[in-house]
Amino acid sequence: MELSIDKEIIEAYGFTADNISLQQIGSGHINLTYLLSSLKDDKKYILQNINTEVFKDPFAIANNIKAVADYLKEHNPDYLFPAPVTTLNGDAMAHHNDEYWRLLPFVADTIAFDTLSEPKQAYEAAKQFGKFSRLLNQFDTSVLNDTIPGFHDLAWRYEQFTFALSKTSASLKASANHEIETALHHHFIVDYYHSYEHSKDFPNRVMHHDTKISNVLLNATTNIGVCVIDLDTLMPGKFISDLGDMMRTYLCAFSENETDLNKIKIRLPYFEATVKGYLSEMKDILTPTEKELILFSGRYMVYMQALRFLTDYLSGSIYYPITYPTQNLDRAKNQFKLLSELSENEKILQDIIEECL
Ligand code: GN1
Ligand code: MG
Repeated sequence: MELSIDKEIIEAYGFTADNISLQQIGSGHINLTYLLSSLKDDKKYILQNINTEVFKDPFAIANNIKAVADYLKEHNPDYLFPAPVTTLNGDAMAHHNDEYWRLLPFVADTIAFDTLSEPKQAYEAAKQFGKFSRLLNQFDTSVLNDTIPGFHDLAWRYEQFTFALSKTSASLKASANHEIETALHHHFIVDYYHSYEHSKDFPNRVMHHDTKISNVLLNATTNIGVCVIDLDTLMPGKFISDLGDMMRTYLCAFSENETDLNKIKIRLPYFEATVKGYLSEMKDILTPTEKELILFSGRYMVYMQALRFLTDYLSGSIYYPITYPTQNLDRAKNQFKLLSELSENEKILQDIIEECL
């Protein structure tokens, strides 16, 4: 077979070009992912290239995953945590020509969806991310590295936005005028977060930080949750990161790439399923302050993603890959529409939360 991967990488894991087949899979923006089928032992694996433009320190990721894997093995040996397979030398990654690759176990009889087609999937996914947080409730987060410094720091994202705004071209600025105004207008979300940030009962937890539906495996037949995957952004954070990103990505039937804003609506049954699934694991663990911030988590994450897309647009689309020039602006518009949907439905959403608590 033709290999687009250096042979040193696959050899590090004891394979050769003749005894494997590779198929590109996955829909993420950041890493390159292959399904590796080994003809040698008839097993399947996931082979993934770490994007070192985004993750400047791949060892930070590997160390975090190892610390969490060791803890889970000790405290919850039956929990399925798909940690990377080590190389023949016992390394967490294969390294060659400035590239870092890792090999992960393929979890049989599971499926990862790119979109949700029933509330049960939201429930099961939210339950899995909630379970992950629950099992790591006592884990000492200070041993973990920030794999991307400031990743979900909204104040920093806002600063990045104002910086991009001050440097951008007049034409990009003019084309995004309305979204820039909307972004500035919502600065109160940053202030609101600040007013809670240092509360004693708003702890740092081990957060997954990328809880979209394609990052959880469900049983292929029953759609019952099996485990969470994609652990690059495993690092300390606030619970709003995980729950908020689920709201951002599960509630609307259309993704952040949808350009028809009339389609950007919140599906109440999916909201209820997400909150119920998450709380089925986290209800007794969340503090009173965290419980107050359940709905805010959605606002926080949707606003942050809108800022990130807008910042990237103003910076010349250097981070999020695009298929047409204004795509990141369209993505920002999409996220601002979702943010306004969250506000418009605030009362009914909060009532649903109260019922679930
Ligand atoms: C990126 O690569 P992917 O799709 O898993 C991004 C997330 C964003 C998401 C938006 C490391 O995730 O934070 O929410 O795009 N990951 C990184 O689609 O920046
Ligand atoms: Mg990811």
